[in-house]
Amino acid sequence: MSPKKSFHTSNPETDTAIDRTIPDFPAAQLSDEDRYFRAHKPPKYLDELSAEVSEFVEFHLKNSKKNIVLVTSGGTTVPLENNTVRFIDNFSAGTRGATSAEYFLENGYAVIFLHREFSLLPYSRHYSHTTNCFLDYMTEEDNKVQINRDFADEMLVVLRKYNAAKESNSLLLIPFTTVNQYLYTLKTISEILHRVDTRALFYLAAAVSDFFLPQSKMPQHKIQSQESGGKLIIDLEPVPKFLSRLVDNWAPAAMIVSFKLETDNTILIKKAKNALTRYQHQLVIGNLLQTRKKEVVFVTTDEPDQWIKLTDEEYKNKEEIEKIIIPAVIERHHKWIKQRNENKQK
Ligand code: 9Z3
Repeated sequence: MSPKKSFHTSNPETDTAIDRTIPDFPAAQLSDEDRYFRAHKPPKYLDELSAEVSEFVEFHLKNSKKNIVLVTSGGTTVPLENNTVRFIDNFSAGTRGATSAEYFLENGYAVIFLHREFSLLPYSRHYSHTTNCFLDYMTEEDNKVQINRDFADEMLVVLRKYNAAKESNSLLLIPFTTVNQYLYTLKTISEILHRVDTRALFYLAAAVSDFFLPQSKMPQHKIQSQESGGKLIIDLEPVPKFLSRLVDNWAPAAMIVSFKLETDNTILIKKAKNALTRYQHQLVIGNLLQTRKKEVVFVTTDEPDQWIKLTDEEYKNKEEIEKIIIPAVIERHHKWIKQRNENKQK
């Protein structure tokens, strides 16, 4: 038995119980992000989606021991009506995300690909959304459909990689369309990836809208032009800065990489640094709309800015800059895992 304690915790301290000089304790403030999730309904399919992601993550935790990356890709929409006829869209074909996902898979990662539905997908991107129709990749020989010889060799390479990803259950495709679906899905997946601890990596390449129309202000039906005197004035709210929640609460042990897109090269680095200071995450990859396929810049708090560039020759030969970006990100993720594990042991 332990010695009798000389203090009790169940009795209030009477000398301060009626002390009116103690300042008021401010009521807990809801952050913009919490307010957002309280005021907006989750998509109906979220539980189903969550079960699918959990199953994928458990599979890899048990069987493959692969690191898991969440790649976000494509643009979000902002619906203007509940029964949506009109919406505001965000630029992005999903090239960065889909191409990056392929290089992550090649480098041994399991990939959750959170993408704008019908934007580019890993592997199929080589044959969809091109100026060719998919039928152009085929020919007819002896009353049978065959792959056009001009494309067959390249297609075999892509097919093998695609099958390898499928057979090892390493690629999970999860769609979104609206910014609300994106935010709820990101939160749900992040909370599941919490289980993966430091081996989870976030690679946020989706072009997420900065402004949205709250559900409370959204008309149910198609906006009528006669009712507003022919003009349409839209009053949008800022999308909450969910990155801070991701870093602090949803998946605090994961490494987080975000992209910063600008069109004015004089502000790119400054804006990337602002994002790092604001969210305290690990890496911002800056890119300009005009040159995004040729050059990007890695911005961190502890190293000089590092430009990754394709030469004109490489660019002409259709080399993909993601082939250089992904190994450089992975190298940083490995360091992150090592450092965090060493810190845990201290
Ligand atoms: C990017 O910067 C991507 O690299 C691109 C890729 C969208 C330019 P594509 O799909 O284009 O290959 O055609 N993504 C992040 C864009 C974004 O919205 N970033 C936010 C910001 O800049 C932070 S989450 O404020």
